[in-house]
Amino acid sequence: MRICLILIATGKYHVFVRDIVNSAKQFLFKEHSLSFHLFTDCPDFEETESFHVTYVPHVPWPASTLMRYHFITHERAHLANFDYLFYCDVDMRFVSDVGDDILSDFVAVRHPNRTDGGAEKSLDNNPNSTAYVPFSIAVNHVYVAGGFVGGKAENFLNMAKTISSCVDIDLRNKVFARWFDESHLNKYTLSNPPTKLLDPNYCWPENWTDCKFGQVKLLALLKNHKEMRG
Ligand code: UD2
Repeated sequence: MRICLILIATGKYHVFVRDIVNSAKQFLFKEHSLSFHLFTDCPDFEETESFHVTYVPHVPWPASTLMRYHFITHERAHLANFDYLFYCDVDMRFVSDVGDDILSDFVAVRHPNRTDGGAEKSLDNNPNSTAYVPFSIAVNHVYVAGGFVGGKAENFLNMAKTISSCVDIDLRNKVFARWFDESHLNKYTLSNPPTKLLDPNYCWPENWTDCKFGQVKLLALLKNHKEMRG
């Protein structure tokens, strides 16, 4: 299989790139051909056959996270050449083997903070946003994390296009969804449920101990949000 891991690192986030790339090379899809596609404003990264770089401007928070599916959609022609696409926050680290068992049409991770319900506290409750989910539906929703998501290339690119269009509508109406891209992703899962729902050990906060969901696969690194977002 040809698989591409998509990363975004603008502004100060370029400091995370080498670590996530090295950890992916060590643990991710060792049986397959793994490539990387980095979106960045930093000139320090050299392109190789398996490491593709697209230069994008750094935009202030929250656009830096919200516009991710626009970046991906722009590179659709290149990304469509892969069998599977995965997006991972750049401030994460693979810590044990991840393989074929997560290859599925549409893959998402249960959010570590929402394993006991309470999705209505995170889903968008603003009817003016395209990410809006009515309370009656929100209470039963399985809330997924924005930080690791993937699937078959065609499905993933369709999702990226749909979410970008929703974000565009919101921006025209001067609305930000509650948790930005993550709210849009969750709204998308209502009509397109993940075919593979991963446990939170695929998005485990670095400073949490005792993961009851099995071996930790992917860590969400601890950082000073305010300082990093500049
Ligand atoms: C959570 C999600 C994230 C996104 C966000 C929306 C996890 C682990 N993370 O992360 O995916 O849904 O909530 O609120 O579930 N970035 C830059 N430059 C910047 C700022 C952000 O490149 O100046 C990129 C970078 O790839 C980063 C990602 O955007 O990893 C998300 O930003 P964050 O990590 O600061 O957001 P966080 O921790 O709230």
